[in-house]
Amino acid sequence: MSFNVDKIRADFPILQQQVNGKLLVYLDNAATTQKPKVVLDALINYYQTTNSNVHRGVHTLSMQATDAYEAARTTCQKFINATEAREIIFCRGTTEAINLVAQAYGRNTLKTGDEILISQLEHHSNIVPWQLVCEQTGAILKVAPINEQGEIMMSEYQTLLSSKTKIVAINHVSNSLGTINPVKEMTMMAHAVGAKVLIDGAQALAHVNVDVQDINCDFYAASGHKVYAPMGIGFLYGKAAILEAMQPYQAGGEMIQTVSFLKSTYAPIPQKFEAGTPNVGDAIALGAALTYLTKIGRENIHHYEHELLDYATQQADNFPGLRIIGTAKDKISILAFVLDGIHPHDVGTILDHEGIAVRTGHHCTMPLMEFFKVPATVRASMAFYNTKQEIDELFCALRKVQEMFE
Ligand code: C6P
Repeated sequence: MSFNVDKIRADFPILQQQVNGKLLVYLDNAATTQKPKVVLDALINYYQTTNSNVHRGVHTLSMQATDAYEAARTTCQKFINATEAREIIFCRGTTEAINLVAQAYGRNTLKTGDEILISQLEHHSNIVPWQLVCEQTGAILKVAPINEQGEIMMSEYQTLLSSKTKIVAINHVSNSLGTINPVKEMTMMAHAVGAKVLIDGAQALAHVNVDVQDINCDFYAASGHKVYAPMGIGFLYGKAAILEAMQPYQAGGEMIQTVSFLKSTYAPIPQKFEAGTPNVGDAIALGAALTYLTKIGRENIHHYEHELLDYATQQADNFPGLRIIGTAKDKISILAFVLDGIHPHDVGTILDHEGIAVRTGHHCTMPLMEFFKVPATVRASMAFYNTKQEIDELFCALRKVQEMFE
């Protein structure tokens, strides 16, 4: 299928609206993506025709809801090429998925002096859960450094790996810079010292091909709202044997096999990790979003987004007073930058008056901002519904910002 951006834009009702009197230019896709009509329809259709609790009733709606929920799990499995659907645990998103692994795996296996290795690129969601588990177990947090381009220094990473390293937790793609990390190679290196590997895939799933069997990671965390699905749904992938050996994360209904006051036993995976009534409607909508992406063609999306990134980077390179933050060789369509003498929040506010939505701030990566010695950046994060014309509008508005501060 050839790529027709006008046709794609028509799938996203929110993009047709004006903001501050201008047609919306939405360049905050790393924070959350907009939702195509097929996803909104899947959600409405679920609540209009199927809504019911799952895995419980023998009545028709309950069985239909269960089938649709489990079909969504299979769609997620196929999208990341997991071996089995039971390796997909539905949860609220990346943050919850990482906390699940930190507590249900880390807390139960780590001992004093064991090491957890992360990188300087990590989002707070892939830092703080590990700090918490270090406090609980006496494990030590180590951090792999990055270079000025915003790439993990592989020789330093190798040096930090040792028999003490029990968990490596790295993002697939940096949310603040767009850097794509060599997660397959990093996983192989971590496995060579016997560590388990968690990949934070929050920013990757929408932009790069994810094949968990090829990466060979032990866990992979993702958020639905970053792949054109609703907020409040995401998943943790885990290798079946590891998930089976893990203690539950939360306890309650759905995750048990038998309950008595003396002792309860747990359901098999994935239910063991899905205590309580799950977010059925949003899981089904996530399935619809991934099916939509597959139909458009992930290669088409990647190719087009790369064109947008190259186009934006070229303009940024020629823009006086602009410094790009994050110039890795391998990047997704994120352009983060600072303008000389103008605070990113002022830039963001003025862009908003022009109908342009970008994110400004530390992007939940304070240690990374410290590395680049900036308090904040402006981040334009592009999706496959953005256009070169919108990028022109961004740079035109940035010129206006500079004029206002002259
Ligand atoms: N980053 C951003 O604007 P949740 O909030 O659970 O869906 O995802 C957390 C998360 C974890 N890892 C990475 C690499 C992320 O980018 C995010 C979310 C958003 O960059 C909101 S801070």
